[in-house]
Amino acid sequence: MTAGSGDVTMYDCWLGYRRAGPEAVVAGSGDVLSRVAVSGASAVLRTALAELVRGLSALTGRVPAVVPEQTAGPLVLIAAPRSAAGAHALTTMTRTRGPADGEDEVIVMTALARPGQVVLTSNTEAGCLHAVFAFLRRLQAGQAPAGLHVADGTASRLRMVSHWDNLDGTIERGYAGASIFFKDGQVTQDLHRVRDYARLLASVGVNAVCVNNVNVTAEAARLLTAAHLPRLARLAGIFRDHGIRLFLSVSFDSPMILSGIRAADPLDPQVRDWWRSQAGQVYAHIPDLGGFQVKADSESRPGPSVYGRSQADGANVIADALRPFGGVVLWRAFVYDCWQDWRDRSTDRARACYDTFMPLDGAFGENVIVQAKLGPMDFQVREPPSPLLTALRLTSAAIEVQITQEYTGQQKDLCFLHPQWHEVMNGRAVVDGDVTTLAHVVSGHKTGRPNGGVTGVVNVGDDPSWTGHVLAQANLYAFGRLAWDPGIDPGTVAAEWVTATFGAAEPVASTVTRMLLDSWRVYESYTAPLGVGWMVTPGTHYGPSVDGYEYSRWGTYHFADREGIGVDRTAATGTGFTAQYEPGQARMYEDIGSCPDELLLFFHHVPYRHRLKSGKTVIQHIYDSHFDGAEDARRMLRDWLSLAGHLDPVRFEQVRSRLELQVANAKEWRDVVNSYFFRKSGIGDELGRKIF
Ligand code: GCW
Repeated sequence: MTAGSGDVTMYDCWLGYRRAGPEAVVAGSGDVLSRVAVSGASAVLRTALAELVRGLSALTGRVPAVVPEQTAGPLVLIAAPRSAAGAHALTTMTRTRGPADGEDEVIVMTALARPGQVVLTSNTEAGCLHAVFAFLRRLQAGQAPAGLHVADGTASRLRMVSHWDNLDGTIERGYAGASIFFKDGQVTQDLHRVRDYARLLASVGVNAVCVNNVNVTAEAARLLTAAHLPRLARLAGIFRDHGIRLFLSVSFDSPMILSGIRAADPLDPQVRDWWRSQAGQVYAHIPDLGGFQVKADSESRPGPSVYGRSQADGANVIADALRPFGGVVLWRAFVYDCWQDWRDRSTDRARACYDTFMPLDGAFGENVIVQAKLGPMDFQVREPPSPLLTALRLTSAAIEVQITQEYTGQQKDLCFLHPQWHEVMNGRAVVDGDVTTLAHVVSGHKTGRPNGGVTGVVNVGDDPSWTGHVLAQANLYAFGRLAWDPGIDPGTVAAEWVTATFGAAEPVASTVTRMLLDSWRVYESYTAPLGVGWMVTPGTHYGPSVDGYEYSRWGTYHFADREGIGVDRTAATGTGFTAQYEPGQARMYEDIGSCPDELLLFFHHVPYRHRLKSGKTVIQHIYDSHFDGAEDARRMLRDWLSLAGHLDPVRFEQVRSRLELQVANAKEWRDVVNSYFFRKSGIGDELGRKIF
């Protein structure tokens, strides 16, 4: 990168390989880190070897020698999946830890299979690269290579980041500069940056990337044609070298946009033939394309409903075209009426996804993955889990999270999202009477449809720090770690990221880790209260506007009046949304006594004096959380300022200026929300603080 060492530091993210662990570990590791070898010759293995050399050189201060794989004596060996050493290490590992249940990729790091040597291997080639990154991560955290004996598997077959990048270089809901893929209507030629990005993604196990916006313009529909395919193929090649498959977003109207066909009816043979032949052209350029992502019948995008066809009809015509090439269709379940009349209290946007898709369970082709957002509404700071994700049995599913902080502070405010994702993914699900987690159901291994996984709308642009806010890099890191292992603890991940990014030295390590782990709760506390969501400025979605969406067509209401606030989604008296959950969860949300405080206003309309489980009234909670949140934002800024002199100036300054924006934003939210509810309810603050 350009201009000064600070920019390099921002640009490197968590892969700067600054020495962090006790030097003694690396120094005491004998010669094992001074020689490396690889068995196997593919491009991904070459990437793995290059990374190993790069990482060891930086961490030990010595460039390791690359030696032939049969060399006796200490060395680190990357062993291809079917090589003798790889197979031996995998079997040894399976013997000690037992057969892995429902794992798609297993990485193995062991010093036991070949005494004196470390073997890094996997059941897949990409896994060998992932094993190298995992090994370097452990070294950096201070773990000694001798005695290393780790097998780590993932059940998520798909671990994808999605870009909402447009061909003109803008990014929908992007807060970190322009697209790294597109400029002036063309696919970029700056492959250097793409290569560095592929490396970042591979380092956390991401294995798929969709490069263009799901809102596909007529211009972007042309990505499927020879006008763009040769350049897209070059991007695909770079990602391929890093074990990552390229995906494209396509318009449901593509047959109309790109040919003379007058309608895109999925049951029309002409349309079916068009998709087949177009898929053939695409795969001629990119033989391992992952497939297509489709946003149809959603927010005015074209879709099968225009022709009276179902979502399954729409998905299947495209899936059929991709099947011969091994491609999949990611069919987004974000289908709802965005032209609602706010006067209509009977329609509930939260119901739409389940109501549309659940009756079609079993109707989707094998290579369709129904992709539903984490919550039933739209990436709010707090939502209950999407009931569709735990209910589908005969359909592969993916859970979609938003890494880009559209509703969570737009990379101006700090909001580390892993705790939110973790909570939802580890939420309760029941399959055939067995209690399990949402993540396990989504992986499909419980239901025999193991095509699914985790996708995230990514937060990256061409900003020198990639994410606009250095600490927002942690969200990209955490996304990869969580997609690999939905159970991994956010505290572990935050500490890993901080160590890799800033080093393990105090006071930086514990201060930054704490800031990350507090930040979601803090952001929630000064924005919309108790799960009600949405009180954001219309359009931009940054900053407060309590009634901004209240009298609009988007189905996003809080129903505050002088008596109370919240949306009655109960089966007894409300919209019936609670009944979409399995009985245990349905009862919990339905009963005001057991509904968790933080989701109370999502499920219930209550008087302002309703007492929460915390003992506070709703109105007092609103006041307290907003005063506390604004104060917590100031405290985070003070904590950061206390690190002056312990950090490089470029990163220090960038985060400082962002935290100052956050302090101002939190204050604005506090005063707007508190004043609104004071004026609505006429109830004063018990502590008599200043409300306007
Ligand atoms: O939250 C909304 C965003 C839109 C986005 C949409 C979606 C790509 O405001 O910008 O469109 O979600 O997920 O399709």
